Amino acid sequence: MTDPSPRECRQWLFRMWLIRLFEEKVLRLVSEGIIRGTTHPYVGQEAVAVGACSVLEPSDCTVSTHRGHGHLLAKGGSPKKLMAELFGKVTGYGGGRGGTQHVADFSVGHLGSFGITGGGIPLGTGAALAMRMRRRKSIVVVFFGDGATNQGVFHESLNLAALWRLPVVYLCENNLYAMSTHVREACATEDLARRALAYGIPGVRVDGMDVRAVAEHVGEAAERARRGQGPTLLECLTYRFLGHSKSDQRVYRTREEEEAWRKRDPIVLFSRWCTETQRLREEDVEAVRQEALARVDEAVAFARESPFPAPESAGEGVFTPDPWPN
Ligand SMILES: Cc1ncc(C[n+]2csc(CCOP(=O)(O)OP(=O)(O)O)c2C)c(N)n1
Repeated sequence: MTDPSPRECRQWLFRMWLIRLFEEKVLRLVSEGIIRGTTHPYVGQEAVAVGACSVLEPSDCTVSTHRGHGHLLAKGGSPKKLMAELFGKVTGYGGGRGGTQHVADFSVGHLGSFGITGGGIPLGTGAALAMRMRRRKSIVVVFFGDGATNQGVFHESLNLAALWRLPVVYLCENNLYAMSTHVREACATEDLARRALAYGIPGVRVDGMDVRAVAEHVGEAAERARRGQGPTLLECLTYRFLGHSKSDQRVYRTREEEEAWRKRDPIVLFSRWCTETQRLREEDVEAVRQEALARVDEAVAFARESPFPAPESAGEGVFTPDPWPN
């Protein structure tokens, strides 16, 4: 099992708290009508994004889902620019035009979030092919949900990536539900990692509530990809503590089930491990939380103070000025 140093513990905990507090703040702002539209919270799944990104280099890439705030923040994206985007402000990642499901930050290797279920899987596979063709040592981690594994592009992508031994890690976040549909009702096998068998690549089930387990398995898969041995499918078992999106009343699952998963809160589990093994003291853990809270407050202040785009600029950015550079 990965054995993070006290410095790494602090970093991992900080990133998990940053995501948790960011998402909770976003939900409050949505219910106050300050952020418009919907949002798909990542609360409960923080250990997956943070564990995975902890083993990546800045030049490695990530591809996200519709639930992508956590992936972007874990890869080192800016909470300020993300919050400003959600507010629809010009200082946001997409100049306030893309919103929650369309954030990308090429400077940290985050290629984008996608509102189309499974839409990022072929794009991440293409990015891995590009890395191979350019002889880069970098790899791609593609995040997607259990529901996305029933899309045709999942199977096409895994087939080609396995055939061409592309440097990619397919990371399924199995949170048991695709909207209100339980994985049992939609997937012919509940053990999604076994789908790797069809493509002759490793498929591993991982405890997605344990940030160290995620870091260990993504680390191994990443090394395999860097060595030119091709893709791995990882199925991280996790749970979204909240609804699918802000309007979901969660009538399709019981409060007992939710309670049982909340007992395995990834932040609580990891904080406990850090203090029990004396990597961190209780007061360090609290200081990290306060630091994350300050970053979220700073992001909200930045977003509030930023201007909206000028109405006359609405047509800008619809087409790229030069579609064929070079
Ligand atoms: C192609 C397509 N079909 C349906 C939808 C509607 N939709 C949005 S999210 C979602 C469920 C996705 O579930 P999963 O992949 O398990 O991800 P999770 O929400 O659990 O993170 C669906 C069906 C969509 N966005 N795109």
